[in-house]
Amino acid sequence: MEKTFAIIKPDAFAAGHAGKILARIYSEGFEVIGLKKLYMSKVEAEGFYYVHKERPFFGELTDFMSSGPCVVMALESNNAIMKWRDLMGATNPADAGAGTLRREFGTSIGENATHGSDAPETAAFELGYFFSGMELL
Ligand code: 3AN
Repeated sequence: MEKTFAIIKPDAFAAGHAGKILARIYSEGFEVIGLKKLYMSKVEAEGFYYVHKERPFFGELTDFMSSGPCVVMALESNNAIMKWRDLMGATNPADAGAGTLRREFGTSIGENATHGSDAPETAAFELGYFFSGMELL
């Protein structure tokens, strides 16, 4: 079994899609081992996305992620990292395949409804950024 880290981003949460996304997570066979709603500050968003700090969209990205509440989750399944990224679809909702979450709920490359870790080291950092060990028992 593998763990990954996922976010229902502020756009999807504000639009009332959190329940539908969570239902999809369960129906695809993930176990939700951690879940909480939070409202990231700009500084917290910058710390989370520090690997992107040199990218031209860093300001826009961290403004958006601190623009409203989101839901952070720890998901577990076989091959969870790849499986969750497949379920999300491509970064740009316009390129995401039919039936993916970003295709269904995303509206632009920046406001793309969900986040998922892209590798085991990233998942370890991101899970630890939002959850303590005791919260994932
Ligand atoms: P992914 O989330 O699919 O791994 P990355 O790592 O390329 O995508 O980008 C991190 C986040 O930055 C994405 N989730 C997306 O919301 C945002 N992003 C990527 N490219 C752009 C862009 N050109 N303009 C605005 N935001 C972007």
